[in-house]
Amino acid sequence: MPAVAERTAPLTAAQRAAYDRDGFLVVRGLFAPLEMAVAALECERLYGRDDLKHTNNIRCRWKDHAATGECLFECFDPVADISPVMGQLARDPRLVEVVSALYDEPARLFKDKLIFKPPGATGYDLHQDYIGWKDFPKTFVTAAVAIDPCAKGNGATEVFPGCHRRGYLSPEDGDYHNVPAGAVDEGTGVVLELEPGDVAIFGCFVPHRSDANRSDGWRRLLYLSYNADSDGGDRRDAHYAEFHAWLKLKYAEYGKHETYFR
Ligand SMILES: O=C(O)CCC(=O)C(=O)O
Repeated sequence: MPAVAERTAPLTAAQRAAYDRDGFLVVRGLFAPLEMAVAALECERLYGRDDLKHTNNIRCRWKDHAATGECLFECFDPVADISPVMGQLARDPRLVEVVSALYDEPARLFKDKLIFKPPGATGYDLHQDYIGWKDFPKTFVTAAVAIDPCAKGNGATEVFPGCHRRGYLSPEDGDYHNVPAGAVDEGTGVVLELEPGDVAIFGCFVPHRSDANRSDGWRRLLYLSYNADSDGGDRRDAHYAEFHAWLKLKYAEYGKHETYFR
């Protein structure tokens, strides 16, 4: 017996091969149930931040209720700066080592958002996370940490295996685009069914979407995104500066000029 336990690799060769082939990977039980119970309590605290929840605050995202059309608060983006609990999860060595193993080099936190997806909230159309901004990192990878169970009925994320190899499917014009109709065989989607503490990881060229939350409970996912160190180093602050400027412009185009970030 060795005197010192050997450190195990964060991923097996089979997991890495599956990620390269499919463009996504689910790591089961990366976080313990108790850690996710603490995260769930933190979500409740954050959901009560009525001082931040305002339609002019570009930290907040909103979705319609699928049946009534009511406007529902859906997401804080970013969240790590207002929540030490979420900030710690975003920089947790267990998670960062897994993403670094996929890169074969250190991963740097790029973006962090907490999607609450309350009961009734509509989902997301089919899209890729890559956006044609100058220098947007092609190594952008998202690790979605399940705080609640995620299944078809509550609007789990659905990914399309293998399509990442085709790169970006929309014009690289700096605008957000849904994946063009017919570009992906919509029968091949895999719904990411997750238990609290599971983490789904997928790259920015993976087409994905989600349905409405048709359950009576929240579907909370901490969406953490990283870039490889060699792809620009630590870019989180620069990303949010660029993202906020872009969001303000987009809102202004729709006649909304009173936006702020808080
Ligand atoms: O949480 C979801 O339902 C999907 C979120 C998503 O696709 C995204 O934020 O890019």
